[in-house]
Formats: sequence, structure tokens, C-alpha cells
Amino acid sequence: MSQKTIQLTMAQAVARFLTAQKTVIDGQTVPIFGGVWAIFGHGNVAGVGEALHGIKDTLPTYRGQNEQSMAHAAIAYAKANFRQRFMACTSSIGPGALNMVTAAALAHVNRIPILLLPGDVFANRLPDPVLQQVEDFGDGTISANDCFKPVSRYFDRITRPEQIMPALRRTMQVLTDPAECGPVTLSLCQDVQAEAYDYPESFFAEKVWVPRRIMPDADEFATAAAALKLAKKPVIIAGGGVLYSQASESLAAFAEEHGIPVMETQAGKSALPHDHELNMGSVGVTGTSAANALAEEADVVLAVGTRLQDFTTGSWALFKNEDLKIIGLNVQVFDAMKHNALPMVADARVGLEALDAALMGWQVDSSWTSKALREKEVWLGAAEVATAASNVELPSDAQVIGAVQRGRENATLVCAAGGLPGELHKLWRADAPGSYHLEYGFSTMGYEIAAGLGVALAKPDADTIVMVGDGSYLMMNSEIVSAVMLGIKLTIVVLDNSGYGCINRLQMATGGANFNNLFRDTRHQTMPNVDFAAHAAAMGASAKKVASLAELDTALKESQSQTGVSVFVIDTDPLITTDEGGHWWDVAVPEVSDRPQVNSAREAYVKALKAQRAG
Ligand SMILES: Cc1ncc(C[n+]2csc(CCOP(=O)(O)OP(=O)(O)O)c2C)c(N)n1
Ligand SMILES: [Mg+2]
Repeated sequence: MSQKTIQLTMAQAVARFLTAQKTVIDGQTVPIFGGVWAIFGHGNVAGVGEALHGIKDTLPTYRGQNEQSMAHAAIAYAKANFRQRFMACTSSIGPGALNMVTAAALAHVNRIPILLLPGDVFANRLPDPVLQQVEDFGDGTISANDCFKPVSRYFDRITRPEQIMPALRRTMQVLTDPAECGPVTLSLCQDVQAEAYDYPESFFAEKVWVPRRIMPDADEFATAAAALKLAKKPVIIAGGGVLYSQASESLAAFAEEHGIPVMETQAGKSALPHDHELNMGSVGVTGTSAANALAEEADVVLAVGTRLQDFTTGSWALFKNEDLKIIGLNVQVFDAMKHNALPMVADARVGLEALDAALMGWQVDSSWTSKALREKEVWLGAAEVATAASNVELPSDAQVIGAVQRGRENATLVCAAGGLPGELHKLWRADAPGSYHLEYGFSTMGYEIAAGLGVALAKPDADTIVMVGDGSYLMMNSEIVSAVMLGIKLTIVVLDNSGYGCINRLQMATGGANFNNLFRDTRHQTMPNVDFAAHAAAMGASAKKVASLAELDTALKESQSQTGVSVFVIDTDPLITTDEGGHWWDVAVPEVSDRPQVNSAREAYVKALKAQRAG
């Protein structure tokens, strides 16, 4: 067979192929790749670098400041696009590549599509060991990039130029598959990037990807519907899958029609607006008192698009009903069948609409729904108190959340680690789907600022606000430079409590001495007193330290229409969190210790373990 061919390097073939992949958003056909993040080194500058330059007007290349954080930006971009569009990241070999491994794991845990293109050693091995090559004494096929294997959904090493064709086809399958999706790593050997091959032109034909909506299996569906019909005290847990499936309207309709209260995971928060009367808010370890009271009693939990991680299930001690049945409505069978759940493998929207039709006319006993409404009222009162402003010298995180929320009413909130995620999960009032962007699957310190940049790239019209602790800021902040370079509008609020506040509290709760978390409890000659505003200003942000909640509120209002990156720094109390709501979390306490505080924490721990449901 004679195919029309075009001679390209392998890297040029990658670039050309990526530009040909499209998707449809709001009726418009758009490129499925929103751009490529790149930091070049000898492992990618000549091959991939030359190829990206050739397509820079159709597929923009952005220069990151750190390979991990540029990948964070790419991940946030995909999450903010509900996984319909994504980005690629290319690095050199060795340290540049390995800097992306943590980000790969983050995407893997959170099921977010991202294409990683690290350079690799020479396939021909002639210059070995090349600069930055890891040498394995016993296995000639190992390189540093093997570290990506456990944290990639699909990994391939390209050692011949023609291998890139099946590899790219498989790449697109994985990135666009709602059940499988996650990080794809194509490890591109340096010499092969530059090698030419006669590729068939048909390989580069435009392809439009339409998200697959998986229909439920008839038996699984019938079993799930029957279980729901028998339910006296059902609840719905909405996970990230509800957002990715854009099933918010179907979820609201389903809940309203049948009177079932809804609670949200960190990834699922904003599935329903905060003021929807059946939205009980957050569930689990960082749950509202309303959601957790209902979850404790629930006889049927319809778990939609959730991985049921320990924060959601209170380490499996939250659900106390002996006859509990879980229905796992999920695109991924791995999640659908967790803890012996009745699986209903399907897209969230399709599944909810099918269940709605099957349950037509059925409503849960009104006493259950009215209990939910009462519990919600109680919770709203507690939340109001926690977020109210006051004149305290050091405000709590909750009070800062209140000020941010008052200062910017329709913001898209970005956060990942520290004490803030728990407080935000309970207290942030999210209005529109996707307006709450938390990375709490991997809870990676240093995700926040880079993610803010990714969200702002994905949603240029949104008012993106990053809330970040001093610890996370110090760990990773340099994508501020990229945001300034790109003229991105981004607001960053730094909450400075002089250390790792949440881990210090966890340490105390497990009987530990205050040790090595807050700066004051560390080994030091000089107590650090970081000027975060000066630091951010040095990177080109407009930055200010505010002295009070009122000043923060005003500063946020005043900067609403300002372009560029604005950073506001506020000192906070490291010890205060919102007492109301919440649930036990399994953190193993030492069985023996010289510290009496540890021994009594252990006693409480052993008691708490009794509530845990195994298997
Ligand atoms: C990369 C990474 N390292 C360590 C941790 C464990 N960890 C979780 S929160 C935290 C402290 C965060 O400090 P900060 O950002 O100041 O927030 P705070 O706890 O003070 O609210 C640590 C060390 C983590 N989540 N991610
Ligand atoms: Mg801190």
C-alpha cells in the first residue's frame, strides 16, 4: 500500500499530532491541548524545542520556572476545564524530568489528564553516560524516567521514531477516557527526538474527541434503583466526577425530586450551589455538622463520582447504620466497587438521569428531608459565627475566609494543603460549578500558586483567588514570575501563621510535643520573619501586607478590577480552627511512649478505632 508520507523528526511528529487533536466546547471546535509548558535542557532543547518553535503560533509554549510547578499549572488547567482540555509539559532528562514525578502522582491520584514529555537518555547509548544519566549497574534499560511508571496511567519510552505513532494514539485514548484518564508519560530518548522518519500524512489528520458518556449496565442499574427505593434515610455524596460529567443540573433535579440530601467531597464541592436547600455542604473529617449527622444515620449512600478517600468516609468510621448500603455510581469500576458497594458503572449525569426516571414518583419520607433542612440551619449559624470579622490581633483562617468571601463575591477559589483546605471545605460558599478548586487528593504543598495560574489560563474571565499558607508559599512560589510574564490576573492571599500550623495541631492531637512545625518550635539561631510581600513584589507582583481583616476586605475590593498579580499577606493564629462539624481521622498514635500525653492519646485512639468499618 502506498501512503502519502511526510518526513519529520519524531519530535516534529509529536508537535504536529498534538495540534491536530480537537474537541468541542460550547459548540465550538477548539484545540484539545491548550498549550505546552517547557523547561529546556540538553535532553529536549534541540529535538522537542525545535519542534515546538515550529508550531508556536498554533500551540503556545509557556516557560515555567520549575518543572513540578509548571506541571501543577497544567493539571489545574485540565481540572478547571472539567478534563475536556489539557496541556503537555516537556522537560530535559534527569533532574528536570524527576521534578515532574510529584506532579505526575498528583494527577494520578486526582485522575487528571496531563501529557508529560520528559527527555531521556540516548537510545543508541553511544555517549553513555550522558550528563544527568542515572546508571543502573544491573539493568541497561533503566533510566531516571522509570520513576514515572507507578504514577503514570500510561508510560512509554520511545526508542525508535515510528514507535511514536501507536504511542500517541494510546496517549489520546487515555487522556480522553473518563474512567482511565490521568498522566501519560512519553519518555523521549534524546537522539530519537531528532531522528527523521517518513510518517504517513493521514496520521496528522484532524481528530475531534467527544467525551464518552458511559451507559449503565441493565442489572447494575436495576439493583441500584431497587436499593434506593427501599431507602428510608438516603444521602448522596457528590464527588469530583459530578463536576467532570457536568452533572450539576441532573444532581439538583434528582435530589429535589426525591428529597435526598446531598453532601460534597473536596473534589465535588460546588457541584450544587451552597445555598441549594438540599446541599448539606462538606462531608467527613472536614464535614459540616449537618452532613455528618445525616451520614451517620444513612441507610443508603449514593456515592457519585467519588474515590471515597479517608477524609470523605471519616476513615470509614462515619457511617454508623448497621444496614448501610453504598451504591457506587462511577465511571471507574475500581471506585464503583469500593467497600463492597453495589456498583453502577456509568457516567454521573447519565446515571443520575436514569435513576431519576426509574424512581419517578418515589420520595423519601418527609421527616428525613426536614431533618436535613433543620440540621443545615444549625450549621449555617455556626458557620456565620466562625467567619465573622472581629478585632482580634491574629484572626483565624475561618475569619480570613469570611473576609475573602466578602471582598470578592464571585471568586474561583484555589487551594491544596495546610489548615486551609479543611476550613474552606466547611466554610467556603461556592456558587457555580468549578468555582471551588481544591487539590485534596494528593494535597500537595506548592500546588496553589501554580494552580492559580493554570485556572486563570483556563478561565480568563474568572476572578481567580489563591489562598495559601506561609509553608506552602515558601515551598513553591516562583510561578508568580510566569503569571506576571503572561499578564495573568491573579489574586493570592498568604496566611502567615509562622509555620506548619495544621501539622502542629495534629501533633498536639496525637500527644506529641510542639516540635519542628511552627518556626518557634524549631532548631534555630534566628527566628525567621519572612517578608512575603517584599518577596512577591520582587517577582513583579503588586503586594501588600494587611494589618487586619477589615484592611484585607478593603484591599480585595479595591483590587477587584486591577490587572496582573496581586498578593495580600495577613498574619493569622496557628492554633484556632472551626470546632463545629468535623469527624475523627485515623492517624496512628504510638503504642508505647515515655510521654503521658502520647499514652492518653493512644487510649483515645484505640477507642476510636472501634467505630471503624473494616472491608
Ligand atoms: C509537599 C508536601 N510536603 C509535606 C506535606 C505535609 N503537610 C501538610 S500541610 C503541611 C503544613 C502546611 O503549612 P502552611 O502552608 O503554612 O499551612 P498551615 O498548616 O500553617 O495552615 C505539611 C508539612 C504536604 N502536604 N505536601
Ligand atoms: Mg502556616
